[in-house]
Amino acid sequence: MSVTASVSEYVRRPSPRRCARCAHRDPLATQGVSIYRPIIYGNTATVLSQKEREALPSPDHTHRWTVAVRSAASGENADQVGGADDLSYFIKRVTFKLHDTYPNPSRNVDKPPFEVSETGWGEFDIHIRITFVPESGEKAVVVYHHLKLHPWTASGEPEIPPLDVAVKAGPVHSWQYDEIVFHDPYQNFLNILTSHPVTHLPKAKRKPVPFHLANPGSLEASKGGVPEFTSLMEKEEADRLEEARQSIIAEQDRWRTILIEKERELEKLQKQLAGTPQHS
Ligand code: SLL
Repeated sequence: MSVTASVSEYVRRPSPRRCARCAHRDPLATQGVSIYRPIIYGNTATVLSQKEREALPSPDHTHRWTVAVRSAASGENADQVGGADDLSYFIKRVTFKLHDTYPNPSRNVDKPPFEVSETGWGEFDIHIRITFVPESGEKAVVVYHHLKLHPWTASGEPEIPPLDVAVKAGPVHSWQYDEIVFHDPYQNFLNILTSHPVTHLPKAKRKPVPFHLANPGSLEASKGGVPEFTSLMEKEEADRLEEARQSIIAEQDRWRTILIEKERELEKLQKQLAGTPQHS
């Protein structure tokens, strides 16, 4: 059984929407085409042992962590989240902008693996700028990741357990699935993309799931080892997004009705006011 997807599964044609910059592109050949690549970004963290801490220049550091951008599918038997495919055929550079307490906080990574490993004591937001190969003619994209060192809680409330408790809970994983979509790519870039097949996400769950606060119900299913994304999770996430979209539409309708009512009321009161004799 092959784990690589046929190219067409990652190409959408025609694209439902036209983008503004298409006019400047090579005419026709690739118009209406959207092609995407599934990626994940996030971090893994472990508690340092006393011995490891003593060996560091900063013994106040409590954790070792790795922040990374990887392909979504995990390699066979790999001991890491994602990373089955090498993304360097379309990603030229990933810049990880760390907290200013780190020396030279802006870290450029120009070849795979696109990751930075460090030690530290605190959580913070990391800006991740993904620059594409020049053939793409695409602007860089920036995503944000909150470095997670402490175990997940379903509520999202930070709870920092004592280090000996955290050690027992095992490594912490915090990963976000995303898709890089290229609308109307240059023909040359499209050829590059389609000549690199994408490893499929497994349909069924083989490992723990990557926990995310968007899906608090998955806390138990996320425990017990290195997690892995599945196509079911991808679908569930799409369903959650659709559900959220529907509830926003419903909310908008509700507020629009309220606004209309209030405007009527205002109009009525203004009329009443205009009809009232003025007192000085
Ligand atoms: C916090 N707002 O207070 C965050 C900041 C900074 C973390 C966290 C490395 C420090 C160093 C480090 O862990 N910085 O190497 O000096 O939690």
